[in-house]
Amino acid sequence: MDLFCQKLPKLELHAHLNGSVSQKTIRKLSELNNRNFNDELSRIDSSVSLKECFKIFDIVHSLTNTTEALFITTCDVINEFNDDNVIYLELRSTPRYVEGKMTKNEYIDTIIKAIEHSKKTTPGITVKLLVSVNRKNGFKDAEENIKLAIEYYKKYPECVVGIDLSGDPTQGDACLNLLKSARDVGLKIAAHCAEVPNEKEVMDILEFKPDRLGHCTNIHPNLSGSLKLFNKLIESKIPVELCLTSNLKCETVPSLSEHQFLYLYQANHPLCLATDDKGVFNTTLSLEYKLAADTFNLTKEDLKKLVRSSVDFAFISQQEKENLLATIDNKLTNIK
Ligand code: 6MZ
Repeated sequence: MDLFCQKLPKLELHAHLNGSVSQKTIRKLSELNNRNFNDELSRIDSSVSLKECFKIFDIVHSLTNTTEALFITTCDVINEFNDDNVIYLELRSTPRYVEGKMTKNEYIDTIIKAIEHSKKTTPGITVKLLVSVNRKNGFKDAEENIKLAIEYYKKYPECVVGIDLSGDPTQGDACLNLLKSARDVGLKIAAHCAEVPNEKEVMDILEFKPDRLGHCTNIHPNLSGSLKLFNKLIESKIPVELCLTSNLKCETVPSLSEHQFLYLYQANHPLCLATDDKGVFNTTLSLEYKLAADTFNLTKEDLKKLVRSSVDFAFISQQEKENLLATIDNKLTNIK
């Protein structure tokens, strides 16, 4: 099954750029800066709990705070997904202003430049960008990022395709009015939802109807008080991006066998597997498929179906979906 999952042509729809940075890239950045990041690396290794994981992002951010480091990072992340047989990747990232080093515009420009570069170096993977809003950073920052997302969507519609609402779920709010302005111009919306219990906010998000939802950890029929939310989610048919290792390591699910994958899969709800932060959680998309297969007794045919159905949730045109599906079907004929 390991080899099968590795060979499977896959779609990654939930990957945060700075959470996806591998230890190899961190070592490369440390040499570039003539600094030793061994302490940072050991903290990343030992990361547990949702709170601890958000501290790790601050560490990674301190290493990717120039356009040069960000370019290297983005290229490396794309290469690594490509090596894992990911053929379609939606990267999401929060535009960052670093005094004296980088403006938010330069931040997005650099990622787009790296995506363009990857078209030459790794033509087998298609990469799109979602501009993230970090809910912890407040209204003004969210407003700025959404304005930028709209500006870049108009300039590079084939690359910048959506908005991601993310950040520490225990802080800030979901900024739904701002997200609406982005949706009105045609950007797709992926929103983190129910990573921690928050019935009112989850209901508001479900009523807003984003194009995709991330996690939905605290929505399943056996959780006290969440049956109403579960029914609402099922009725909405909004695809859910599920990140098994991330939820387990952040301790937002008690065990893999109790993961919401089970309830959503049994209800035939649209879902896809994703890594979330492959660097921070030391995982790959192949491993996530293997974990799902082992935990929920999925066959190779089930995994193929999962990949094929994910195509429909990608933030691309109908024509691009058809092309992607044809590529997948072609590759699937060669793997056993
Ligand atoms: C919520 C998360 C996340 O944007 O700097 N992020 N937000 N829940 C999660 N579950 C573990 N994992 C990552 O990548 C890092 C940022 O992505 C969001 C956080 O805002 C984090 O700071 P970028 O590329």
